[in-house]
Amino acid sequence: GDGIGVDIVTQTRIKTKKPSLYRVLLLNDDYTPMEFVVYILERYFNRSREQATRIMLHVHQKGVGLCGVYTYEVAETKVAQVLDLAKRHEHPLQCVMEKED
Ligand code: NFA
Repeated sequence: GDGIGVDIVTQTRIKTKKPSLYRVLLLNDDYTPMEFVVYILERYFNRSREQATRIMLHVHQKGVGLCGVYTYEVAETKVAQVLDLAKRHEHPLQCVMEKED
């Protein structure tokens, strides 16, 4: 205060808010080579060759599969990177993000 001494400020509650998370999904198609999908999963989703192969086969068999879960901007960047590389290689591979509940 105005006198001599110290001011003590206590913060009893720190506002923290967990960011929303988004699933990044790959969709099956008839044309994209399996090896290209495995490469995508290794390069952009930090998957081992074994994990990447399992996810690729899951997408191939079920139509859709989970690549990873990220905050909004990270998910958005990964989707854009996948779509860009697929387009440059003229593969129809589709990648989407969806909000987790
Ligand atoms: N279905 C594709 C094929 O038979 C492989 C594929 C898997 C494509 C996963 C897209 C996603 N060549």
